[in-house]
Amino acid sequence: MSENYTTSQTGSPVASDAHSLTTGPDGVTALHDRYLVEKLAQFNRERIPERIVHAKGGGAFGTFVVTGDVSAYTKAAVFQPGTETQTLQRFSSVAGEQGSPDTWRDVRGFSVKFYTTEGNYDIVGNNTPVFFVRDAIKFPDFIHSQKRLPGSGLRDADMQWDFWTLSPESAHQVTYLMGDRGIPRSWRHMPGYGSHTYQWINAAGERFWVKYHFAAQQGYESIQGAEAEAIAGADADYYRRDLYEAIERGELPSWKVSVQVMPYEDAKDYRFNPFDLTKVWPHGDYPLIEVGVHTLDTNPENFFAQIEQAAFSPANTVPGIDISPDKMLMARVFSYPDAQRYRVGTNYNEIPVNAPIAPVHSYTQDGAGRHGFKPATSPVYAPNSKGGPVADPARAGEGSWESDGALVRAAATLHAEDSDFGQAGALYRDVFDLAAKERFLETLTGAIGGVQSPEIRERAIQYWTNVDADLGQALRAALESGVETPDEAAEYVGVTE
Ligand code: HDE
Repeated sequence: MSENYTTSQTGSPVASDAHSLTTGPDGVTALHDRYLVEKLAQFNRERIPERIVHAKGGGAFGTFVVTGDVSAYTKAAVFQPGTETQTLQRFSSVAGEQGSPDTWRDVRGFSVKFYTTEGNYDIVGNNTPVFFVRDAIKFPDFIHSQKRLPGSGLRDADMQWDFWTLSPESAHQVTYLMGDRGIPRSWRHMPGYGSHTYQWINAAGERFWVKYHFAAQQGYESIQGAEAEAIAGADADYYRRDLYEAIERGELPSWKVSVQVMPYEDAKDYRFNPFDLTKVWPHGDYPLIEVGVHTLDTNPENFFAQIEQAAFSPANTVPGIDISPDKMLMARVFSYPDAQRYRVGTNYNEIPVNAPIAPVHSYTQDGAGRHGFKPATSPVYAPNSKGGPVADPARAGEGSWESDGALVRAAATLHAEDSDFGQAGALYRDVFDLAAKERFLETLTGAIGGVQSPEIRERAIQYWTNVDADLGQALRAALESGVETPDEAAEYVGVTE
């Protein structure tokens, strides 16, 4: 028998991939054509729910090599000098759905899974060092405002600016979003950040606060609005294609990985609250320290199995690395595994792309799609007297910090220089050059020009005035002139002469 027969999913050869079983050539279809039924039923189940955010993306496998020496700050095996670790990286846009164009203005996701000898370690960050809100309880509302109106199913500038202007802590991130960072040339030409503050623990048990930085060795490039729109229409998968083709050509993209390290005690009175995700730590305060180089070298063989089913989570930490009292991060530690259980299934960690290379000795069992199991004689509970795995008490003190005690619902403590608009203003004034400032104003004018409500428009002008008074004035003038972009203005030159 040929080994190349089509079979059913239970391995039995089938008669035809072209003709269903019918009562005569022109008759009714028989329900007991079990191959037809299997084929249609399986097809109906090909899609899993798309990610509620970061639905559109792409990725590749890579290698992370430690080139620096940060062993004084962390004992994590993945960051010890000379260590090489296999990785998976996924890039994404935040607000659009699966089929949405890559070049719409948005923040970009930057997720890296390190398959370390001590278990999987995930850094699930963005191409910006800050975020729109600082308390997780606002996140679903924020995302609703950026997605679609319930009635028309359309995206809506009024919702976006209503939320942002009523949430002044968003100003720093919106400055990044409306600037050049909002439309990178490709995923290869953008940086990545862990964004939150994380905790590192060294071999002596000393604790440090760290922030991760991934600097693209390809350099940084962006696309301007009109070109991005043209690309969005012509090739919705522009970034996904660029990454795939670059790797196929052997042009392997890489990122230099560094950390900022803050001594544990500094957190108490640092001039910015170091656990506030809307703030950066100026490099003058905490300089970048080299860790290693991350290179993407291998395309997925199967997009669905390896990228769509990839399950990243800030909860995936390893000895020597933990989280911090950032309210956003603590909630993300719950939210991501919860999302994977719903989206991919209870046993998502057994899927090859998510499975650790480190052995798993867990007392969890069963559940839909369970694949792995232990010998029948293994104990299924702890504690047991049968020689089953035991927890490591040495890890009990790891990932700790002092907390206030009483349960409250309150904003985090402000530090000496904390303000919602201060760092946004510094980014606009000190980092954007003149041309970037002009592009920024043009983008803001276009975006706020789409707001219908005069009240929200006025609030948006005030919001940018708080970031920078001159910017606010220029924005008001641009909006009041009624001309949204220089390009549109050009079309009218000569019309009334
Ligand atoms: Fe996410 N986010 N997020 N996010 N996020 C998801 O996880 C969430 C936040 C980020 O390539 C979801 O598996 C909450 C910050 C990336 O597969 C979901 C909060 C940062 C990705 C989720 C945040 C991110 C996600 C959707 C507020 C950057 C794509 C499905 C506390 C530092 C991961 C899933 C990938 C994905 C929740 C805020 C980055 C729903 C509740 C801050 C790169 O669980």
